[in-house]
This record gives sequence, C-alpha cells and structure tokens, in this order.
Amino acid sequence: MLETVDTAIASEEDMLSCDRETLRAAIEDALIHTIGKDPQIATRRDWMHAVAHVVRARMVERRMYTRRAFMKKQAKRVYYLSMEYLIGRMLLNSLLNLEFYENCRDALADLGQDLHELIDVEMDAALGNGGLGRLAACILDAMATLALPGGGYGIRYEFGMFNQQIEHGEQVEHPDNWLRYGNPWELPRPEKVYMVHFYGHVVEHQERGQTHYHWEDGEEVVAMAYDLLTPGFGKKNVNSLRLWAAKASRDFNLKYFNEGDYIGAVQDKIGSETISMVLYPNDATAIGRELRLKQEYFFVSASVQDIIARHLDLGYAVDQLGDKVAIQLNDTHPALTVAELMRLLMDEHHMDWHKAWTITQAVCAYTNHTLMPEALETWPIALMDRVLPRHMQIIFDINFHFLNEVRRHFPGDNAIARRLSIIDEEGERRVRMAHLAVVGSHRVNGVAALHTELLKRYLFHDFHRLWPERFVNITNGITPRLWLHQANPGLCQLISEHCGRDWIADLGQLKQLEPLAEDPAFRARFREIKNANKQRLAKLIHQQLGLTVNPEALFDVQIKRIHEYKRQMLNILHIVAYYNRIRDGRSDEQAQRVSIFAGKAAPSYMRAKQIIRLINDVAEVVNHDPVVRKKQQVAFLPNYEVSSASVIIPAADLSEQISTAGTEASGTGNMKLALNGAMTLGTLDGANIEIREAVGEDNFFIFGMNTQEVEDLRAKGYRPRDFYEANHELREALDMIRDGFFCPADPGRYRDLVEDLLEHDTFMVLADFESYLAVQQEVDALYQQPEEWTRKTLLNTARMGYFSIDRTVEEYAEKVWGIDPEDWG
Ligand code: 26V
Repeated sequence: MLETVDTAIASEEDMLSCDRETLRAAIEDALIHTIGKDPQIATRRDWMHAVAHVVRARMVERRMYTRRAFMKKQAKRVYYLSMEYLIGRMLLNSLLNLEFYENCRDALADLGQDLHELIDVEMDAALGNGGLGRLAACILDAMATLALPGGGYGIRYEFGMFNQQIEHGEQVEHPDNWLRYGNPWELPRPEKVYMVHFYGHVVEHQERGQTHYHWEDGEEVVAMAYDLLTPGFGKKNVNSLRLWAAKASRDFNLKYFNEGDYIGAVQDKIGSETISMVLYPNDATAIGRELRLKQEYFFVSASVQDIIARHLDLGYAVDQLGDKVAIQLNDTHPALTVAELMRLLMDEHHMDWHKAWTITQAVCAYTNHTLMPEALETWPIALMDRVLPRHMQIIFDINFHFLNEVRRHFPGDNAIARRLSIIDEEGERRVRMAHLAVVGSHRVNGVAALHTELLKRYLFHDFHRLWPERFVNITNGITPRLWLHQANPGLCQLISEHCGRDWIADLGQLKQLEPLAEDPAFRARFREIKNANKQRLAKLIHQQLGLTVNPEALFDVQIKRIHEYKRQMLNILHIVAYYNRIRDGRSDEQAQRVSIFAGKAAPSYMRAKQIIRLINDVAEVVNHDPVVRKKQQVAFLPNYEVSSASVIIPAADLSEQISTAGTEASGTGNMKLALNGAMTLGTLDGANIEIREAVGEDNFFIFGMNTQEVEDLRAKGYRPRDFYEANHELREALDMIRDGFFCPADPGRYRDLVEDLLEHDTFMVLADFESYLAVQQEVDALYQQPEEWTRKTLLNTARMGYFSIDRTVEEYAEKVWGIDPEDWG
C-alpha cells in the first residue's frame, strides 16, 4: 500500500519545481483551471488564490515527506491544543519559509502582477484574541522549523476576531467574515469526521462483574477536519494545524425528515453548526455561556478522538499512549481533555481507572497565561452535569482520588483540601478548570520567570506545596520568521550582510551585531532603515486617519488589547501633562513625539471602550491645536491585527510596556518591538524583567513600583487621592479629563472614569504617574542624541536572540514533552 503511494508522489529531488518559469506556468494554469478565471478579467484576489493553490500544492508534497519521516522514526508526537490561533496572512509566510519568494515574485512580474499587491488582498486569519492566540501560532511555526513531530488542533471559526471601526471616536464591532471568498489554504477532510456528544444521561450496567457506563440519548454533532499546512523555515518540513468545523449529524436530521418536519431538520442543522460559528472576543473575563462550554468540549473531543485514532493507525496499542503522545493545553480552555481522555480510555477502550489515570497524567501538560482572577474559568456543576453528564461523574471521581492524596499529604488539614478541591463548594458549586488542568498534568508552566514565581506563590501555592516538581517556567518567545524576516526586510538585509542568514532559524546569531553598535557607519544604516519603516507607517497613518505625521518625530507605540491592567490610561495622562507643558511654554527639553495606539476592547468591556474613546478625544484636541501639534500628535490606528502589527512594529522607537507590576503574565509584543530596534519603557513586569537583563540595564527605560512595592502599598491601604493631591501635573490632567476639556459637547463623559481612578484605581495608575513622567523625560533627552539612541536600540536588536520561540519550544520539548532529540531536527 505504502509503495503505491510512494510512486504516486514524486521523489524528493523532483518534487514540483519552484523555478520562475514553472511557477509562471503553474500560476496561470491554476488561475484558469482551478479558479476558473480568464487572465484578462481576473481580479487581484483571483491571482492571489491562484498563487495560493500553487504554493499549497508544493506544501502538500513536503507534508507527505514529513509525515513519512516521522512514521519511520516512530517518533513521539506532540499535539498543541488551543482554542485560538492568531495566524494572520499566509502567502508571504509560506513563500519566505519555503524559500521561493523571489521566484514567485519574478513569475508574477512575468504575468504582469505585483506580488505585494496580491499579498495585501489576503484577509488575516484572526482566530484568536491576542497574546495567547499569537503565541500558539508562533509555537506552530517553531515546531515546523525545528521539525518536531506533531501539530496543532483548534476550531475553524466561521467568524474570527471582530473588525474594529472607530466611529466618532468610539469602537464599533463588525463581523469578520473571513471565509467569504473561500480559503485557498485549507484542505477540507470530509472523511475525517468524529461524533461529539452533548446532553443525555449516563446508564450504569454490570458486565462480567464490572461496572460499565453508557452515555445515552442527547445530541450528536459532527466535527469535520480542515487542515492548514504550516511550513517550517528552510527545511523541507511541513506540519499541520487541524481545525474542526461543526456539521449537523446526518442521523439526527433523518429522524425529523422521517417525521416530515423538513424545516425542523434544517433548523436543527443550523443549531448544531453554531458551535464553531464565532470566536468569543473576550480575553480577560471568563464567559459563563453554555455555547462556550460546548465549543470547548467540541474541540477537545474531536481532537482527542483523532489523536487516539492516529496513534492506533500507526500500529501502537492504547497502553503506549503515554510514551508516544504529548498534549499541551494552551490555558484551561482545553482542560476538558483530562476528563475526555479518561472517558475514552475507560468507556471505549475498557481500561481500568488507575491505568487510564497514569496515561492521562503522562500525556497532558498545562500552560497558564494569566493571573487575573476574573479570567479563571469555572463552570457551574449544574451546567456541566446537563451538557456533559459523563464528564461530570469522571471529574467527581478524579477529585475523590485527588483529595485522598491531599489528605494523606496534609492529614487533618481540611482547609487545604477545600482550597485545592477541583470543586469550589462556596455558593453555587463550580468546577475549577485550572485545578482540573493541574491535577491531570505532569507539568504546569508559567510563561515568564516572574509569572511562574507568582503562580507558585499565589494562584497555585497549595499545589506547589503538594507537587513542587510539577511547576516549571518556560519564558515565551516570538518567531523571527514573521517578526523580523517578513515584517522588516530592510533590517534583515542589513543583518544578513553582516551575520549571514543563519539567524532566521538561530536568532542567537544576532549577537554578532554587538560590536557594530560602535561603528558610526553601521549605525547610520540602522537608522536609515528605521526611518524608512517610519515613513511606511506614516503613510498608513495618513491613509487611515488623514493625519500627517513627521517621520523624524519619536514614534511612541502602545499596541495591545485595551485593558485597565495594561494601563493605556497612564500613557494618556502623560500625553495630557505634556500637552499642558507645551501650551505653557515649558517644553524646550521635549522631543517631537507621535503617540501611536492600537488595540481592541472586548465588546462588553465598557471601561476599555471608554478608554478608546478618551484616546480619540485627546487626539482630536491635540492634533488640531496649531501650537501643540508641532510637538506632539496622537494616532489611534483602528483594527489592530497581525498584518497591521507587521507595519507598526518595525517603525517604533519606543515600546510602551507599562502594566502594573505583577499583572502581565509575560507579554510578547514587548519582544517584537525590542527585536526590531525599539527602546522599551517598561515596568518590572512579565518578560520585561528578562528583556532588561538580556539587553542591559543601560538600554532599557524602567520606572514604577515593583511587584513587592505594589503588594506593600495595597496591604497598607492605597489612597489614590493622596497622589492626586500631591502632584500638580497629575491633578491638572485628571481635572481636565473629568471636567470635559476633551469633550466639551458632552462634558460629563469621563466623570465616572476619573472618579473611579480617584476612589479605587485598581491598577495604581496614579501611584506610578510621577515615576513614569520622569522616565519619559529621560526618553526625550536620549532621543535628541541620535547616535546614542541608535547605539542602544541596535544593542536591543543584537541581544534579543534568547526570545526566539525556537528556544521556547526546545524548552518544552525537553522539560515537558520528553521528546528524544534524535526524533527531531
Ligand atoms: C482568556 C479568556 C478567559 C475565558 C474566556 C475566553 C478567554 C479567551 C482568552 C483568554 C486569554 C487571556 C490570557 C492571555 O491572552 N494571556 C496572555 O498570554 C500571552 C502569551 O502567554 C502573554 O504574553 C500575556 O502576558 C498574557 O496576557
């Protein structure tokens, strides 16, 4: 059988060719015969789809080789389970990773097409909210580049992250119908389908002296696979990301049809298919909706069934699962994996509890991405019992065994048992998903050194006492393929001239740039590249906002989801204070500055939406003041997404990473900006701490309280009003915002916002204001010494190698997945 397949695809040497002439012919052929368009009337999108088909065909071949190679090695597989993947556009990524960008560009030129115009018509695949989803996409890129056996699982949302428009200064959400014109990258697999069961009840029966459980009645939804190929850089390796779409089950509809209820059947079909319809746009508060729980289980069940089926297809026994499979849970969203794997092993594969539990723990590992209590997922037992009755039983059983262990470990300590329990017994009883994930995993990791320490000290304190060896840190990283190679071609060219091209898959090579920081000629080139990138961004700002900005000005960038803990408010207060200095003629020391913001607010997060409006109101006043605008401008770029990030990041001078110490798990935007030669202005939070260590204290602007100081101030009783009273500039800025200076037609607009800051200020914006303003002055001073500024930003680029996602994934392979280095690379 294998032989037949072997001869059906070309040998490695004569895989589909990627030379200019062959590509030209293939693209034209795809346009006519696959897309079905006459070249004379084809649109840019038609051409883009034709190119995508040609590229995909070449990836498919490489995918087959990859699969066979892993099969031969009998390698252990790693599966990354994530509800979110923030992928962005795929064309440029594929061309560069497969290394036929130039040939494709030239082939298209022969056809009268401009590759970059085609690249720009592709919609972003925005199947994620922010940091967590983008990390998942970076991890897949590294797994493919490192040739790690395995891939990703997720959901094929019909609608991804909403599109943000700004109307009269306010965020308005529009649906992201990204599949409207079809997705040329995906491979539908109508034969890869699994049944996913909801509702119903459990029936217990005895068979040969043993108790068996049957989950009966309820509803079944079909999960159908769509594969996206993820090409590794350079090597021939291509992995896959399998996304599940919900389809109505045929059997279920038949019942209605037989009863003559045609409309009922169709309605039911729609009901089932809503499961994969839309990505929830919240990233900081848990959602208690039944549909969300169904999404989580839908994706977990299909993925785990598929993982077991692949394992058995390879000829292994179920018992070998623990040796041959690793599953990484991206936050608690896929935590039901623990219960689903137990269910399948026991109910379908007739394994006893202890064996099933040993395998489950050996397979699963869990990554935590947030300390924010409101983001921690819990599900009411009543809801879980109704939707997933068998899982509810299994979770109770897991908890029973677990609490026995706790009692053995801490005899007589009932309080600790209550705190550790998977079931929260206070008020409405709930399942704590983080506890389920910790109990069911052999490793739990935080995503930056400080974050992991805080997890051990607070959120998982008792778990850490029980199982200290289970907790490890794995600091996040970013893929240099997207965030440097694709986003910053000018800088790549310069780097490659001096360091060769190995840095693309070995970012530590950037260290070679260090001595060049002392070379004025090299600095000049580095600065020219930054300036060119700033001109590109200035053009985008002009297109989007009609605002003309001076590319010579300091580009001060804060781009991330809008959240109180990230403190966009602190940035605004500084802008208002500077506005006042300029108007009062106290701005001689200031550099000309453009403050650039971008980011989405969760649609139900009113305070975050108000902050967006405030930024736009302040921008309106500042940008129209004939005196002030010469010194200071403010731009809020709408609809922040991967593709706009790739334009903003290479153009940034200053990277604002100003969260309250102890709140940002890691941050990854901080890494992207520093790598592209921005100075960081940051608190001692998340990965900022490690970035500062890596680039050197002299090359990083630090301010504000550290985690301990935040804690102490909170313990002592924080009184934000004292800070307001004590600082004249802070008082003036807050008064202006409160009294409607930036919204004269509706002067009460920000009264509650300012009152809340004066009364509560949960994230201690006021306490850090003075220190923030002081460090901003240092920024101004340094920016006015271009040689020094360039030297320091260059050292940032040179020393960011550690933050490559390849290093992160290597750490997972070693500390968590137990992959034999022989089995990859
Ligand atoms: C949380 C929730 C809460 C339940 C409802 C749906 C939902 C969807 C997404 C999230 C994710 C919040 C966690 C998150 O994105 N964390 C970010 O993870 C980054 C990668 O590790 C890290 O760099 C950021 O600091 C962290 O905020």
